[in-house]
Formats: sequence, structure tokens, C-alpha cells
Amino acid sequence: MAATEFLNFIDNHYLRSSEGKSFEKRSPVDGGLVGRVWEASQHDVDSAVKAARAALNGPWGSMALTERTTLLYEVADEINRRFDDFLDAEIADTGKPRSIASHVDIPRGAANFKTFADVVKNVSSEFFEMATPDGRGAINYAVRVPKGVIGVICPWNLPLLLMTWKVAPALACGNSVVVKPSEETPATATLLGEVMLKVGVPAGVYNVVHGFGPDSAGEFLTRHPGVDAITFTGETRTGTAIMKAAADGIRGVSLELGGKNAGIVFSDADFDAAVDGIARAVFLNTGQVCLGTERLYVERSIFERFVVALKERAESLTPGHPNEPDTGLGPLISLEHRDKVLSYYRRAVEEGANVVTGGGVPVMPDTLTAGAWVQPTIWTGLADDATVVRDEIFGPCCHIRPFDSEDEVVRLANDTPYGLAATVWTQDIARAHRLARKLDVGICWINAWFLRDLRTPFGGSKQSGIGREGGVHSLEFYTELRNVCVKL
Ligand code: NAD
Ligand code: 6OD
Repeated sequence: MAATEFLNFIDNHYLRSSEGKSFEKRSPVDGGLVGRVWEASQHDVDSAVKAARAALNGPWGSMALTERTTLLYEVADEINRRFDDFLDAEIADTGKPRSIASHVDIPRGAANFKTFADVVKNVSSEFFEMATPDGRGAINYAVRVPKGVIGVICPWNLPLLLMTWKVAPALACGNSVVVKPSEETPATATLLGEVMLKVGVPAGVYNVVHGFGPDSAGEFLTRHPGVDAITFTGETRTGTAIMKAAADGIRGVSLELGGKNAGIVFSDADFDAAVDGIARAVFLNTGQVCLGTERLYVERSIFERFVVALKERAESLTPGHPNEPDTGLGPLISLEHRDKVLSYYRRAVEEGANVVTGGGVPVMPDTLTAGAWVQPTIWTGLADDATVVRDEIFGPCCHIRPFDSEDEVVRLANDTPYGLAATVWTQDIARAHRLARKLDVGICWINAWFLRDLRTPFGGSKQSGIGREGGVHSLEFYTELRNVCVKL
């Protein structure tokens, strides 16, 4: 793919940066230049927020629900029509295998718009009749009104999927958005501007500002008094900074944050299905999935057999160019993130891990040696308070520990400041339901992983986030409920 320019998208215009600042986006596959990203200045962010506000006071604000949802279905259709463009853009930014981006990332980009258009069309509002002293009575009903200008701050691991997961409900509810994609993945958010133009979404409804977090577009946006609410996906530490910024002006936040998710395999599980499912949960997207499993607990009677089977799965993953059909593992997002992951690989050894497989950098062909490659890695033998058992690493790795009882494994799984997800493998239905209640997480999978109807609530407990998005739950964040009381 030829190097390109990633422009800000403000008020339906593609713009460079008013201060002329830009930075390079490099490929995690081979270090080649993907493109130059124009970094939005404070002035550019102001313009984007102003355009978003004007849209609410213009045709977008007065558009009928059916017209708005029709536009969103057209956005979904246009993403599908331009599927290959989105695919190429996502792959160029992330280096993820084409097989993953074409089955996970891009289809979900389109599905998010369809789903939330359906949701807002089908939601009804509460209604109460009440008595009054004069005997005539009153009726109360609630209307949902858009919150206003929504700041959307996104991570790099599933760029289109996670950005549209927030943009689609925000727009379906009648808000306007200013999106700040990750500095690592500017492409698909930029491309979505073309889709908005093509289908005729009014100016100012969808805006994109590029840049970094602190002292850059991210902070300019979250501190902007013209932003009414902020929805964020990313690290727990960043979520803390964003929540503090949102305190000025008492603005709402929706935070989808980090995880250190447990996988639990009981001896009665379908062994092969559990190995398949856990291998996906640990290695998909090179471990860069917030819901991924980095702590694995396996019942002692099958522990050795399971470790051997997962090792085989890890070693069967071929790292390689995203377009090669046999590529099973992409690079990490950047050399910087690789340094972080490799520092955890070293720390595991320093703290006494038995390295079952991996632990370093794979040998790659000459053309790819500048990429951010790491080996899929499995450890055993660490204490429960070892660094790699506690910290979110966000790499293709896990620690496996044996357990002896249900109570013990529940205690181990819950012993973390995070509470995002868990995956449990058992054929004992009663036990499955018991664990789903006892595990302190936002989503508990039974004999599955990363499978979810988009109408269901999604989010984390403890330090994995605040709030739930998905289906009607998204409406709680993206709208204000106004009560109308009519005296009869
Ligand atoms: P990150 O927190 O470093 O960055 C996310 C976004 O925030 C980027 O756009 C960044 O530029 C911006 N940002 C950084 N500092 C900011 C600040 N002070 N003010 C405003 N914006 C700021 O996260 P990341 O490295 O891009 O993504 C990986 C992390 O995201 C992992 O912790 C992962 O678990 C988490 N994540 C969570 C979910 C979820 O649904 N819970 C989903 C995906 C990723
Ligand atoms: O499936 C989703 O809607 C979702 N938010 C997934 C998050 C994945 C984290 O990396």
C-alpha cells in the first residue's frame, strides 16, 4: 500500500493541521511508512466541537428518527461496499492477519450501525398515570433526548470495531461526535468520513481529530467544555485521567478499560473444544484483545495434558505477513509495545517462571525483521503475586496454574483489581451457572469466548470500567431521559 496522508475530518472537510504538525505512522509488519498523520491543534479540536454543536442545532438535530436510522443503514451498506478498502486500511495500520480483519473487525464495523439503528427504532418509553386532588389526573411519560456532543476516544487494538461500537449508538440517539482515534491507527476512522460524505450525513455530525493523548488532541477533546459526555476505551490509567477531566463541567463518562481475565478449565470440559477456545482467547489478535485470557487455571487432573496441548497450539501459529494465507499471528501494534511485552517476558523469567514455549522474538524473513514480532508464550510455576500474573500485558501470552476445587479457583480468578471477562469450560451446567454468579466480571463466557449478541450489556466491573454499552444499555449513556408531566 502506498504511503498516504491521514487528515482530520471536520465539518465534512478533510483538513491538515492548523499548526502544520504531523507525525509518521509506521507499519508494525516491517517498519515501512504507512502514512503521515496530521495532528489536530487546540484550534482544530475547537473547530470540530463547534461543528458538532452546529449540527445539533441544524438539520441533524431536527431530523426524524426514521430518516436518521435510514442514513445509518446506508452507512453500514457503504462500509460493506467498501469492505476491501476498510480491510486494507485496518491491516496497514495494525498488521493483523487478513483472515482476522475480514472476519472480526470490518464486519462488526458495519454491524454496529445496523444494530443500533434497529435498537433506537424499537425502543419505547415509560408511561405513568397519576391521580391528582382535583380528580382530573395527570400523565407522565419519558422522552429520550440526545446528550449532545460526544467525545469518543479510541484504542488501537480493534480500531474500526471499537470506534463504531460507540459512534453508531451515539449517532443513532441523535448526538454528534468528535472521534479521537489512537495515534497508532488513524486509517479507518479517517476513511469513515468518506462514507459519511457519500451517504449524506450532514456536516458536523461525524468529526475526526488526530493526535496523541496528553497535551494533544485527546486531552484537548476531553477537557473541552463544549463536549457533553465522553466515551472511552483504553487503559485503566488513561481512564482515570479522562474521568478527572470530565469532572470539570460534571460530564458523564463511559469507560471500557483494561482486564486481566481468567480462563478456567474443569476436568469435565470437552477437552479439545477447551483447547481451541482458550488458544483463541490467548492468541487472537496477538493477544491484543481486552477480553483475552492471560491467567489460565486448569483442574489439576488434566493440567499437564492441557499445558502440552496449548503449547502445541502456540507453536503451530505462524507469524507472518498479513496477506499470506497461512499467517496465524500478526505483529504487536508497535516496537514500543513490543518493548513493553518483552520486558514482561524477561520479568517472568526473573521471577522464576518455567517457560513452556516462546519467551522471545521469532526468527523472521529479512523483509520483516523490522516489525514488532514476539513469540506466543506460555509460563507455568509462578506465584499468584508474580508480575505477569497481576499486570495486564496485552500480548500473546498466559500463565497456567493448576487448581483443586471450585472455591479455590473462584478465589484465584477474583483476586485482581480488574473485572472485565472470564471464560469457563465445563460440562456441569449447575457449576457453570454458579461460577457465572460468583466471578466478579462484566461478561462470563461458558464454553465460549468473544461471542456476544450486540443487544446485550457490555462493560467491566472494578477497575475495568464504568457503565454498560450495548443494545438499549447504550441509550442510558447516549441520551438524557426527560420526564414530561401533563395535567389532564
Ligand atoms: P490507551 O489508554 O493508551 O489509549 C487509548 C486512547 O486514549 C488513545 O486514543 C490515546 O491517544 C488516548 N489518550 C491517552 N492518554 C490520554 C489522555 N490523557 N487524555 C485523552 N486521551 C488520551 O490504550 P491503548 O494502548 O490504545 O489500548 C490498549 C488498552 O485498552 C488495554 O489496556 C486494553 O485492555 C484496553 N481496552 C479495553 C477495552 C474494553 O472494552 N474494556 C477494549 C479495548 C482495549
Ligand atoms: O465486542 C465488543 O463490542 C467489544 N467492545 C469488544 C471489546 C474488545 C476489546 O478488545
